[in-house]
Amino acid sequence: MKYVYLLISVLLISCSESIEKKCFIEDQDNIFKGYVEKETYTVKQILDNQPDYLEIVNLKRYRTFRKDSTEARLFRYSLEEAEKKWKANLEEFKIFRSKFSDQFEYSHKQLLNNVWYALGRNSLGYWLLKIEKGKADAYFLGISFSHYYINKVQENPIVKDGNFQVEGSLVKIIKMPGLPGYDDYSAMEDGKLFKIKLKDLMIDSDNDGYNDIFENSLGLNARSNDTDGDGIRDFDDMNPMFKSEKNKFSQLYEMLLPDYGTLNFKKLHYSFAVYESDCDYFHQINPGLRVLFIPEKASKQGYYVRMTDVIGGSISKIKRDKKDPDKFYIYTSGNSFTNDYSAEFKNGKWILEITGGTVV
Ligand SMILES: [Ca+2]
Ligand SMILES: [Ca+2]
Ligand SMILES: [Ca+2]
Repeated sequence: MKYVYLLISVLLISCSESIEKKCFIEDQDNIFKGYVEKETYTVKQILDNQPDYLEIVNLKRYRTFRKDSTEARLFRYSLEEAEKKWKANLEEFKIFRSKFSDQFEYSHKQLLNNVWYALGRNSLGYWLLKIEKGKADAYFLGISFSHYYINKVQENPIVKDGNFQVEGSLVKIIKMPGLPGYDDYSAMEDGKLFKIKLKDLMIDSDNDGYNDIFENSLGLNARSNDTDGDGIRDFDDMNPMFKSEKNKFSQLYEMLLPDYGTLNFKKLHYSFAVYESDCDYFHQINPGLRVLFIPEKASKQGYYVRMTDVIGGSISKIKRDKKDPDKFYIYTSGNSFTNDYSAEFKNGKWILEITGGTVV
């Protein structure tokens, strides 16, 4: 009995120690991992790692990346022309916007046997969008925009003979010095047809509304409709990976999430903020917008998120004040800013104060 007790207390101590490590930091310099460049892959590496459901066909006649990407750039147009194009796009994709709101950039609309299709793109990647008899579904393609460029101009329909198919190139990201997170692309091999069988794309094994490719790519459980077992289905769960738990530090993290005002994210099933964190308190948030978490160690990350820059912002670990046990420091960053906060826990409430930061 004594031995069991000892074992339990050892387990408890080692558990709290690891939370301590995962959520708190001593050294000011290490508080932010900062921007980490994603690996660049060669054509061979991309092909070696291509998803098994994806077929890549070499085309004889094709539109090059250079031609497609330069012609599509809006700066080629006058302000007036650009506005006209933007308005035409709003009009063309009205039916998709009415179902999916502004969760995607839309392109390549197609009507086939009374079913509407379009290509969607958001911060997570590419999606095939479908509207059938008023019901709207989005299927994640799981092909990283770090490796796969889809031509803006497609000569053929994107759905044909039971396949999703688009022309494009294999690319690599060129980093702009001094502009973290800003990507430009360069083609490594043009003239590819990317092909996925619709029936593979649409597999949703646990029937929770997210296709298997999405769940496997982003780290959800494709075989359970409730990944974290909290009774809320993945599709409706604002924090589908981890059970929410109200405590002092999960509340602190909640307060630091981006503020989107009155926008109701409950119905926006395809919009996620992605954070890289191993901190249990951060995982326990009960957020107002959908969140996903990526493990901090690259070796624990899935292939898709390791390759693809899906993170829009970050919230750091917590630093304790050396003298005041109720005072802490924490830092947030987005694409174009960083904020430094001091956080004081007083009478059961956090008082946050911005103490510094930068705007890029
Ligand atoms: Ca599913
Ligand atoms: Ca699931
Ligand atoms: Ca759940």
